[in-house]
Amino acid sequence: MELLEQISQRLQAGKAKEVKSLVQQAIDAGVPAQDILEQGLLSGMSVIGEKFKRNEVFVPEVLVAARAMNRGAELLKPLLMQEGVKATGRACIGTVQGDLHDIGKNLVKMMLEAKGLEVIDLGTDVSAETFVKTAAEQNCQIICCSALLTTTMSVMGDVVRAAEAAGIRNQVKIMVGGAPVSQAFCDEIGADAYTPDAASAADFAASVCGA
Ligand code: B1M
Repeated sequence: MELLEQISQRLQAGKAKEVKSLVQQAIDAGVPAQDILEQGLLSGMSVIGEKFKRNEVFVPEVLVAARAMNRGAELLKPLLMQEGVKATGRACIGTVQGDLHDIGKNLVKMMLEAKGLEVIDLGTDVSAETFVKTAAEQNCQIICCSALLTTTMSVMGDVVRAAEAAGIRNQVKIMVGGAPVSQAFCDEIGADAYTPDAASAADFAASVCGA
């Protein structure tokens, strides 16, 4: 079986140690880090996501797959960073209040760092006030909000309003993303950018910080 397919399969089985070892084998074989990420790790995670939706797997299986995903992604981080272009700037990132999904947020963080940005990771379940307070106190050029639940994405609108109320809206860009988020939603809440994946999120953040 091809290495990337094996990574995807073992991730679906939640075998973190095997995933880590296969990712290392793929790196040693010269497979580009981006391909290992997309065709191995993310491909496996997307199969798990579909099965979760159909109630074919449940929270424990999803959690072990997520752990395997993180173990593999850790190995890729330095490689993605080597391939990145140096830029200067500071961002804060978090998953919005009420939402504990952090795999996508962690990937976005990794890609931002790969572009040379300093990233303050606020974790999950982050309130609008915390995003804005951090951006103001730490002089962030961009606030990055991730949401995976339709019930939590409205917090992104709260972030925009909190930034306006704090008087920092013209100093900071607000980028939103995550599976239920769209360009239409971004426009509706008055955020600056919607990006569909970690790579385009990093491109946008780097362009803001380089400007
Ligand atoms: Co949950 N969950 N989950 N879950 N989970 C979803 C999101 C769901 C779609 C599954 C389903 O189909 N039913 C569904 C949401 C339905 C909805 O709102 N419409 C769902 C649900 C319902 C729930 C619970 C309510 C389940 C329950 O308890 N009954 C519960 C909620 C807990 C909470 O947050 N309060 C829950 C719990 C969990 C786990 C804890 C088991 C686990 C999270 C583990 C973790 O994150 N540490 C989990 C997982 C893993 C998923 C699925 C299967 C996978 C999500 C994921 O990590 N994908 C997900 C199903 C799915 O998405 N198909 C599902 C891989 C990740 C790389 O993709 O995060 O989309 P994603 O990130 C992408 C892009 O979206 C983008 O970049 C990334 C890739 O390049 N991106 C950004 C993300 N953030 C960005 C920010 C940006 C830009 C781009 O700029 C700032």
